[in-house]
Order: sequence, then structure tokens, then C-alpha cells
Amino acid sequence: MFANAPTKNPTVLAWLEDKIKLVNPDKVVWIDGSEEQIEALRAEACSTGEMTKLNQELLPDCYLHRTAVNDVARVEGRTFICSATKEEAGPTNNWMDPNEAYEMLYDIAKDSYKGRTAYIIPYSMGPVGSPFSKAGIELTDSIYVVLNMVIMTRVGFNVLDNLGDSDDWVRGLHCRCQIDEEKRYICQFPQDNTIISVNSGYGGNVLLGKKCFALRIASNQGRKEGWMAEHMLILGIENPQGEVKYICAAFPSACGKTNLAMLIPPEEYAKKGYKVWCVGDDIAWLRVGKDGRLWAINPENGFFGVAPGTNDKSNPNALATTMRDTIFTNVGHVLDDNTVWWEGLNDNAPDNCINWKGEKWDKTKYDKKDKVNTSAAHPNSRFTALAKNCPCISKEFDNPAGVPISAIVFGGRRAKTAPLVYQSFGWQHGSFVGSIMASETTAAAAGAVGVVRRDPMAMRPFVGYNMGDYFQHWLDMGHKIPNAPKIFHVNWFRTDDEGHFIWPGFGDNMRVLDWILQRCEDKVDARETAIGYVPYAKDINIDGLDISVDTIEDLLSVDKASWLEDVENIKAFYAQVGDRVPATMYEELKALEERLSK
Ligand code: GTP
Ligand code: SPV
Ligand code: MN
Repeated sequence: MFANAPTKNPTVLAWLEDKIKLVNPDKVVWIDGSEEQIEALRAEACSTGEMTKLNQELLPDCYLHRTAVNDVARVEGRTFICSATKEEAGPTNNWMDPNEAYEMLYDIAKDSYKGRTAYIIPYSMGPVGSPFSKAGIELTDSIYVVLNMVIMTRVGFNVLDNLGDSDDWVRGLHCRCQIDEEKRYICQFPQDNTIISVNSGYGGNVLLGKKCFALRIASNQGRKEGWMAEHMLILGIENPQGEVKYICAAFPSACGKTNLAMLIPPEEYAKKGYKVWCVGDDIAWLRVGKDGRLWAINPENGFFGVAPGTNDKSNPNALATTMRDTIFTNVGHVLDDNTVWWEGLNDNAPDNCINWKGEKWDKTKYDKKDKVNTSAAHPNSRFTALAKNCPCISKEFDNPAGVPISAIVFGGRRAKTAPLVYQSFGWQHGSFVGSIMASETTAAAAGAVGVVRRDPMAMRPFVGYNMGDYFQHWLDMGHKIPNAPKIFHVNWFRTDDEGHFIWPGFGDNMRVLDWILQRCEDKVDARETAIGYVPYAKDINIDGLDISVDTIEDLLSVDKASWLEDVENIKAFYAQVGDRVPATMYEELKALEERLSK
């Protein structure tokens, strides 16, 4: 079948031969990632209506795609970890017996490429050849997937050359089938380094290098091999002396990673010479370096970012990044000038616009309470854009050695309880702080929005094994990192009694990062509280902000009663995670409760 295959790797050829026989395409195409090949695929997608070429003067090489209306977000309820036993997947994951899962999925996939083309995408997560990086191959029948993967990962035959005859690569089979919700499955088989995704065409469900590989499979690999795969942005802060310190931050989906990763420092900081550099906006792979520090790479090559709310004030860098070579998914299509629009881009809601469902949009019907049905852009509409087009991309982005991490920051979307920022007492307590994270749900996953749920390390939908074992892995890693990063928790989303955010957020989050780095360098004191070290209000720089020290005081307050309520909720969550929750975490929980009750 593969007389002219670009590899002789027997495991690659055997797997592909087997899967191609199963899905039975009319044609097979190897993706080499060349501009010529990709341009031809763009043209083909436009000829069939799968994509629309946008205004090439205003948005060069940009395209619009609409997914099926029933297929607009990750589907956690239909995502499965197919490990040998249910216990290994643990109670926070859906589990299916691997043999049963393969049988069911093969049945759905059988002949599903008939009349279609099979695209073979060899890709690398991380710079090709870096000791951090891992190879993958995705077999798909979707040009949209090919074009997104070319942006989001490093695609090309050099990946195969680098792989040689090794079996250390991740198998990914994607079949669009009928986009039937009832038969939609996103299945990970950690013991086989395999992912099978059927009946979806949406982002995180089908760009298999992203959440499926770089988090669910990679978290398993990291546990075995002694490293970490995390749902974290990576940014560098350059001080006026030109020194750059790196921070990783884990926030749940649609809770501000892309925004923080590309932040523009407030004028007060910019004037002094502070700069922020983006290394990654969603995923970090972390390893212990020879110097005993924790080092991180961003395994991705682009950004699959939330469009709504992105504008030239909230995130000018993201907006600039999307001005060329970008695929927009499920945003509004402005017919007058063949551009795109989304809620929060500007105040000029277009009259002549097609909404994300492909219908004529009536802007006068917009209803904040029913965004899905009345918006031009779906609340989880996205842009797929090249990292290298980001004005603040770090010069270390491609560095195979990664960057050394000074601080890890956890954060959630909490209207109450969690203060603006606090620091943990150390790695062990910091791991505990990560394990008790909670956040209000967002449109990034199908289901109710705005419900508080526990989301440890922002990884609840992405840990590819038992959550209790994952907590243990965090604790174990602490013993392997002599110069471990300090661990913090932030919350940009506290609200007042009218439900308005109190903290200005976005670029002004720099003020909090400033305190965090000062803590890392022992340059500022803090108040020891029951939950950790909290800043003195005077130490949060509010120069140029229209906000009082009293308000900062308020944002930093720790209300013992609501924390004790949270403790009860944490106990219930730990009980749900079950008996694999490390005893150390229970000790930390007990200690927290005691400190709060004092
Ligand atoms: P995923 O790509 O789903 O993992 O999301 P993300 O974590 O990268 O979230 P993103 O930065 O795209 O932000 C999602 C939403 O949060 C957007 O609507 C932003 O406008 C909003 N947001 C981000 N940062 C802040 C902030 O500091 N304050 C407030 N109030 N909202 C913010
Ligand atoms: C997220 O939901 O955390 C995302 C988007 O980054 S997706 O790729 O769909 O997972
Ligand atoms: Mn994400």
C-alpha cells in the first residue's frame, strides 16, 4: 500500500495499513506540510464550501469555517480513558474497557472514508529533536483538521526522519462520520499511545495533538517517565535590567490563559522598561533540568484561542496575531467587507452578518442570557493562529531546552472566596492548593455554564489516569526538583454585589505577577493567613489605577466562613476521587481546616 511512504518505520506502516484498510478511503495523501500542498488543500476546502476565503487585503491568508451546530465544544461526557481497568482511569474520568471500545469504534469507523480522502499527518509536539518532544501521526478525513494541525503543531516529514524506527509515537485516528452526537466518542488508550475520535469536527475533539495527546496521553507518559504535562500557559517577564523570569499558570478552559500569556504591561510598567513575552498559551511540558530547576516547553506551534472578548484593549497581541494566516471557527461573517466579527471585538455590531449557525444574524435580538442562540459568534468560537505571528512571541519559543520556571500560578473563576492572590507555604502545600482549585464552568465544554466545580490544577477533563495518582505525581515531582518554583493562586474574577468584576484584570494582572516575582526573590513581605501568604494591600502596585487601597484590601480578604464551606466541598470532592487521594493531601486539608477554625 505504501510503495512511496516517507518512512520505513515498521510500526508506523503497520498501523497505517491496518487503519486505512478499516476506513477504506478512495485516496491516501501524506501531508508534508509544504506551502504548495497546503495551498492546494485550502483551495479545495473553499471549492466545497468547507471554508470561506476572507478579505485578502484586510486578512491575508485568513479563512472562516463553521462546524455543525451540534458540534461546537469539547464533549467531556463522551470523552473516555480506555485504560486496562476502571480504577486506573479513576472516578473523574469516563472509562470504557479497551477491547469493547476498540470494537465499538472500529464498527463506527469501518468504511467511513468511502468516497473520501485519507490524510496522514506526521507531526511533532515540541521542537523536532528536542528531548522534551514527542511525535504523533493523525489519520483524518478532514481538510479542516489538516489545515489546523499545520498551524497548531510542527508538521512535516522531518518528524518521521527524527523518529526513525522508534515505536515512541502517538497514534491518532479521526473519522468525521456523520457528526452524529449520539455516536460521538473521544477515546484515549494510554497503554497503546492511541487516540480515536469519531463523529466530531470541532477543535479539542479532533486536533488530536492538543488535549488528547499533549495532556491526556502525555500525562500518562509524564507519570511513567518522570515529567509533567499541564494545562498551563508559559510567559516571560523582562525587567528593566533585561533579565527574564518565566511563570507557568494553570487556569481552566476560557478562564484567561491566552489573555495572561500575551499581556501588555500597564503604562506605569512599560515606561520603566518591563516587557512580557509569550512562550505558550495553553499547554506546558515540564522537566527537571540539570540545574535542579523545573524547565518548560510549549509543545504547540499555534494558538487555538477564544475569539469573543478579544479586542485591541483586552488582548491587542492576540488580535494582531489573528490578522494573517488564521482560521476562524464559528465567528460571525461580515458580508459587506468579507471579514469576521465577534461579540466584544468592538461596538460596531454589523448589520449584514451571517451568524455562527450560518443564518442571517439580527443584532437587535441579542440577549446576554441566551448567547448561544442570539450571538453572531458562538461563545466558544475560536481562532487558530500561528505562534510566530504573535508580536510578543518569546525568542525562546523554539528553544529545544525550554525555559526555567520561577513560579507556578493556579487560578480559577470564583465570584467569591478566593482572594486576588496568595502564595502557598511550599511545594507540598502548593500541590494541595492546586488540588483544591475550583472554577465556574464556561462555554469551552458542552453543558451548563457558571456552575462552580472543583477542577484540580485546571486538569479535571485532561488527566489521563486516576486523579488521586495524579496528586501523588505532583507530590513526587516536588522531591525531584531541588530548586522548585514557588506556587501561587490567583483569582481575577471576584465580583461585587451587582455581579461586576472588582479587579480590572487583563494588562493590570501584571501588578499581581510583579508581586509574585518579588516573592520569588524574597523582596517583599507577606501576611501569613490560614490559606497561605497574602500580600499587604500596599504591596500591590496601583499607580495609575482607578482603584483604592480599600478595594485591594477587600480583594485580598480571606473570609473564614466561606472558606470553611469550601472545605466541606473539598472533602466531598476528595471522597469522590476516592482512596487514591494521597494521605498527604488529607493532612494538608486537615491542617487548613484547623487553621481556619482557630
Ligand atoms: P482555553 O483556550 O479554553 O483554554 O481558554 P483560556 O484559558 O486561554 O482563556 P482566554 O484567555 O481565552 O479567556 C477567556 C475569557 O476570559 C475571555 O472572555 C476573556 O475576555 C476573559 N478574561 C481573560 N482574562 C481576564 C481577566 O483578567 N479579567 C476578566 N474579567 N476576564 C478575563
Ligand atoms: C480548552 O477547552 O481548554 C481549549 C480549547 O483550549 S480545546 O482545544 O477545544 O480543548
Ligand atoms: Mn485550554
